[in-house]
Amino acid sequence: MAHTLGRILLTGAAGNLGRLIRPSLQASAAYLRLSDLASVAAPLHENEAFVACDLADRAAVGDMVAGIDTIIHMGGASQEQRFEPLLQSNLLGIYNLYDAALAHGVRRVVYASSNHVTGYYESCDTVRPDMAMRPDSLYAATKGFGELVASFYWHRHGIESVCLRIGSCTEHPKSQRAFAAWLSPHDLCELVRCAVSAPTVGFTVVNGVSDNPVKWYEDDAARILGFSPRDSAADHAEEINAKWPPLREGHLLQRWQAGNILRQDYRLDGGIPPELENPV
Ligand code: NAI
Ligand code: 15L
Repeated sequence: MAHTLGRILLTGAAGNLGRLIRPSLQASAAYLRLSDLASVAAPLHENEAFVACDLADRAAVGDMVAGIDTIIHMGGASQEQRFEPLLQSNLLGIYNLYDAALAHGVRRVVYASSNHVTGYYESCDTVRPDMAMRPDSLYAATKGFGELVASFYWHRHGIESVCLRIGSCTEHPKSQRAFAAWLSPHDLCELVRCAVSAPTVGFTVVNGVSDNPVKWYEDDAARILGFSPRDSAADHAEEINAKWPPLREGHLLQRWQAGNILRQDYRLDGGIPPELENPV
């Protein structure tokens, strides 16, 4: 296969999504630098290298970014939790990354933002990327900060960004919420490929979901990048309904798009607030 994607840095390479997209990036990048706090699976292909790096370590992030054309930023805290780790990995981390991108002439950042940035829209709403953020967690608020930093570095310094508000990306759909929010692994790889290779993107925010039956998100911007989802949670309906029966109408977890993240309370360090213990 032709190496069409240039020199790529993938942060969060040891995480769930990093592991999912590594093979397709490896196949199409001239050079793929993998980075994480944790090690990635061996062996490394000849166009791959691994750099251990804490995103909160400014000097180390500078070294990690040198010589790269495009950063795919999947690293950081990916769950609701107390503020301190979010501060280090997502707030300090995103600043360090963009500051290093500027210093080293990086052309574009593809940033893994999250559907949770708009989790406090209701299940009857259709969310466009240009609508006001309504984060459903401290975690989501830090993801939204990342989008703001991306916007600033585009308008002030001309570093392009595509902020992917990734839906719920798992190998198989994992709840009723997947009927709206699922992004299949295949479609994630395709979305990332489009975000890296679209000719000009400026600062763009897109919703990233598969072609699901419930339309919470308007995905025109993703389609402008050339993204056309292949999969749908509808093809898994039988399995979903058998394992996760629908919630009763009006239940808090049914009302908001946020879903189960509302059961994780940062004040309880991931504990479940009593009023949400029995969701069905
Ligand atoms: P994950 O938690 O499996 O992977 C995140 C990786 O980041 C981990 O390997 C971790 O070691 C690394 N990391 C954490 N703090 C770090 C630090 N300070 N320095 C360097 N590396 C650090 O998360 P997952 O599921 O792979 O998600 C990847 C990204 O996509 C995250 O930014 C998450 O917010 C975002 N996302 C994921 C969704 C999903 O469905 N999995 C949905 C929406 C957004
Ligand atoms: C996210 O933003 C999280 O990183 C991931 O762990 C899932 O909770 C996902 O959203 C989701 O909405 O399922």
